[in-house]
Amino acid sequence: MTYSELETLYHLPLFELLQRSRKVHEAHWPAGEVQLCTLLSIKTGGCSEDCSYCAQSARYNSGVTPERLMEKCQIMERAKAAKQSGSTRFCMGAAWRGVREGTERFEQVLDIIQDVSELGMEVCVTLGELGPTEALRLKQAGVTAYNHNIDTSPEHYPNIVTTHSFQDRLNTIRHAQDAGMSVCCGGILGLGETTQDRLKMLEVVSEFNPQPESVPINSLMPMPGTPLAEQQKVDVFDVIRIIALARISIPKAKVRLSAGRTHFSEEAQALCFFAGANSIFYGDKLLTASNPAVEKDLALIDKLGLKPQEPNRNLPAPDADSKKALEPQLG
Ligand code: SAM
Ligand code: DTB
Ligand code: SF4
Repeated sequence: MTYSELETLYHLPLFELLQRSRKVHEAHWPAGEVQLCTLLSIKTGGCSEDCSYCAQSARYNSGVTPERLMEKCQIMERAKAAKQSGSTRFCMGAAWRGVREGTERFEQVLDIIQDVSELGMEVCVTLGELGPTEALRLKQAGVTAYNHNIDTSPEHYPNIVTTHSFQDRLNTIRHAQDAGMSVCCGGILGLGETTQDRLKMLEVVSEFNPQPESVPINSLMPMPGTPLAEQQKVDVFDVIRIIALARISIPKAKVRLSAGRTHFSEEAQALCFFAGANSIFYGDKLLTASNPAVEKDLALIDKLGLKPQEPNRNLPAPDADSKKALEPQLG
């Protein structure tokens, strides 16, 4: 969707915007379901990158102790527990710049993915930068979706991260899509960006071809010791508007109300679901930051008359329109 279309929608009176996003939501997601995704940090901290929001960067004194890659048996225990508790998606995150074919740690991760994928949940990983070979190997190991966020607009990105570029992020997304993985791609609100930056971020994500299978909308969790530790909290009505726009511009995607829910009231979260969110991270911890308790989330879903979503193991990457196929280049 073009920037100007997004901008027009964004400035509608809130209820008019919500009416529009609701219509799109009901046409594509009539069942009133919320997908529950469990997140596990399989390799925490000590990351070489300087993403200024992230507690896992080795450059900041955030109090996160760097750990080694978790043992497969521990990860399997957590994955089985996630399935038992109703999660249909298991997302494994690693604090790495990326992974490389031929390294021991990549082989270890592939082995872990293979075993997790046999449990029958959707398997999502977020391991940083990928080349074409790494992407193919991940797909073969059983990854259904690769999470790689663009996080903000191309213009604001260099103010937030200097150790890799926005174009590097787009290249990885292209490699994941070319290997046949679905892509999970969104961003963070609250990085000191303008409304324009938020709309540009959505313009880029909605113009991916194919469009992403899911779009996480994170609100900054200000992490002590990071350059953004004192950043002002994002206004929940801005979050609601961006969710509505994501729903309208990427109708078939699961829109994930991601980091930041601990700062939102139940009423605010209800409006996010009404606007088009239909997925959450489920479990009292994200990667290093906190998340609402499982019982609270289940109670909220129940109070709203929503229901947990059934698993879908066949997540094919949506068909790319080959004529319109976009080169992942910045304009
Ligand atoms: N290293 C990999 C990468 O950068 O893609 C994977 C892990 S990284 C922590 C995954 C995503 O978490 C980031 O792209 C960002 O959107 C989100 N994230 C990280 N720290 C956050 C924070 N403090 N608040 C909100 N979202 C955050
Ligand atoms: C995403 O967009 N949000 C998740 C997941 N993808 C990997 C991560 C949120 C991290 C929040 C900060 C933390 O836990 O350190
Ligand atoms: Fe590393 Fe990812 Fe955190 Fe950036 S966001 S510092 S790449 S773990």
